[in-house]
Amino acid sequence: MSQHQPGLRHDWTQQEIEALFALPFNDLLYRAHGVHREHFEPNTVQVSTLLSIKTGACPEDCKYCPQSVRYNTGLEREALMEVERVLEAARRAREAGATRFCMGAAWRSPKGKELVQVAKMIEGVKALGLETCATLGMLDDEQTRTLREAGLDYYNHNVDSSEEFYGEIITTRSYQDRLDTLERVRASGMNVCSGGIVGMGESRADRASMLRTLANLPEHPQSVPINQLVQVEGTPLSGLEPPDMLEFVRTIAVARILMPSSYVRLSAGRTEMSEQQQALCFFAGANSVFYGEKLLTTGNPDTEADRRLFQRLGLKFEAAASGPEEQAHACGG
Ligand code: SAM
Ligand code: DTB
Ligand code: SF4
Repeated sequence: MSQHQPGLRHDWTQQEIEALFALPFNDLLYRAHGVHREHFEPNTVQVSTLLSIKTGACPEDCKYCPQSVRYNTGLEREALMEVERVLEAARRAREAGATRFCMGAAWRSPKGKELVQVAKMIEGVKALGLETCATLGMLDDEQTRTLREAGLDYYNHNVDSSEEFYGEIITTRSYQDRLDTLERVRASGMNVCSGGIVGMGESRADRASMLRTLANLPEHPQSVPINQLVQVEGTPLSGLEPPDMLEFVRTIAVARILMPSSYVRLSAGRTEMSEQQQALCFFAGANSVFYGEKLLTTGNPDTEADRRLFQRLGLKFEAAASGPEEQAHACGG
């Protein structure tokens, strides 16, 4: 992974980014699509499959999250999964055509014994020829090293919102805590996956500010998930007015312009989106999705529906970066 990214900007101002958001829709999409074509094959989408390896009872108070212990969402709390069960799910994901397997845990940060078990999962998933990703909460230096040594390719840790709006959504940790973990992951040489959520009642200025934080990091995150809030009954954010669908597409387009060589992932919320909206997101520069019937605890379009959509749009699944040959057959569009 490159330690510097020539030609990419890290000095975007709030005003410049808000001006992009304010462009006429056609101008914004034309520009974003142009940037996309310069940096990527425009008809190829990377697909990752998620698995919740430890569900519920999280001590954090993220107002959007069904897994926080503070909200009654009817979710059964579960212990950390057995390694073999995780590997079974990873094999199924590979057979369905995924090239990356992302393991998520409802933790503030991992504890010693837990991390040893997660390291075994990472080694096993990697041995299947899949890229590995994990999202386990905050990490210290030693934990970061353990994950890297286990062969972890990506660490997901979202900034979630703007620094200004963050305190409205989460009080049990600070924005700086998030940035500190991101810096540790980057410095370790692992790929960074970091993005946020649209539809939490934030303003356009907040969306611009969130993308400014991501684009002005020392390196652009290699992967930038843009989630639409999945509203879960029992969480404080359930019942909000869903975001304007064109505003969501604009957020994808601006992310693409600011971070030209990053994968921009059209992440949570696809179940609530029309296929037309998703098509617009792909045109605006999204080139990655979560693939498989479930995100962590909520639903995602089923794989058949995604295959049909990709076929209608002429989109291909990105092949694995490396790995056993048997993987290639599964990656049809
Ligand atoms: N506990 C770890 C953490 O917070 O970093 C990892 C798992 S956490 C579920 C990963 C990310 O999922 C969050 O940062 C948030 O961006 C996203 N997420 C959680 N609940 C969501 C929801 N209801 N809608 C959209 N995204 C959500
Ligand atoms: C990300 O940005 N979105 C994913 C993944 N990274 C870990 C999680 C979405 C979770 C949606 C709510 C749920 O299914 O629990
Ligand atoms: Fe816990 Fe992560 Fe959910 Fe926040 S987003 S409550 S840290 S699982």
